[in-house]
Amino acid sequence: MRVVCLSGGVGGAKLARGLHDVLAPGELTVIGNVGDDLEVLGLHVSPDLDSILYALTSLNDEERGWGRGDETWRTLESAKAWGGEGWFLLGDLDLGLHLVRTQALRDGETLSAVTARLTERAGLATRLVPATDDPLRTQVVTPDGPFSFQEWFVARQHRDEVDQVLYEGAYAARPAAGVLDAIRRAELLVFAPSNPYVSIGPILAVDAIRATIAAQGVRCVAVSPLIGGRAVKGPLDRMLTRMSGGTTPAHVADCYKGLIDALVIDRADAPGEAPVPLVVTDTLMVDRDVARRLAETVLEATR
Ligand code: FO1
Repeated sequence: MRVVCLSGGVGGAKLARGLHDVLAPGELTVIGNVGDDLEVLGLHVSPDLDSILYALTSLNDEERGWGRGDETWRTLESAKAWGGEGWFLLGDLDLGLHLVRTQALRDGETLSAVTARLTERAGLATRLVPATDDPLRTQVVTPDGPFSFQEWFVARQHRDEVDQVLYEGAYAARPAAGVLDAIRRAELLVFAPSNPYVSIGPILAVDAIRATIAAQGVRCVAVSPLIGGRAVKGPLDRMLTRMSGGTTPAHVADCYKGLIDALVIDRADAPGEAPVPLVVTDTLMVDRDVARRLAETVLEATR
């Protein structure tokens, strides 16, 4: 079955790996969020694409959820000692990827082209495509003013409440090569258990992507990132409460109004009510087997 999965980092990357494990080689395309991309120490960093790439290649750090396993931090320590910025943690192994990508971008390659090259080099049959090659950056508007995504998320440890999320550049952003084609050819669309505002939202903020999904006749299934109304990690529960009035399955489903046909929720959120049918299962992906089982449930939710 040809599947397209829209994904942010951490939680989304785990489901992407589950789908990659249970589908036949070449059946999965993952469309990754680029709204939280940034430049650190002169290097272009695409945290969500990298979380997905590392998860698919088993190079990821399972505990942290981002970056490489067996990481060391000597280069960053050295940069800091020389007065360089050290607020965004880039490990020695991770830096290798940022160097290669940044050089390619400076040489005029697109983000999607260099991402395709990296996945090919890793021997992956699954395709990983950034939503857009154009600059699209997430901004959060807080009572203390607007912040870029990573300034709020990492530097300020997402302690500020969020009143609004903006997708800077989205109006002019075009889908990266292959994105619309993959959606049109898909037999199932999946929204990974990522933050609807800051992970899936920036992908859907590209007009042509949202319109193509809305017009696509196949099933579209979202997996809720909440368990018992709480975020597994991160600020989503606070964001939903403040911006949408609650953290029930209905509030999650509402983020994807007009797009999804079913919502997969955790047993801790059942029984729930929502404007779309709910599929109840275990959604906390504590290991690769649970991620595989969740992926199978998502695939079965379409039958
Ligand atoms: N998250 C943090 O909380 N602190 C960090 O210093 C940090 C560094 C980092 C470096 C590379 C990378 O790929 C991800 C990194 N993340 C870090 C995670 C990232 O900020 C977020 O998890 C995603 O952007 C949200 O999906």
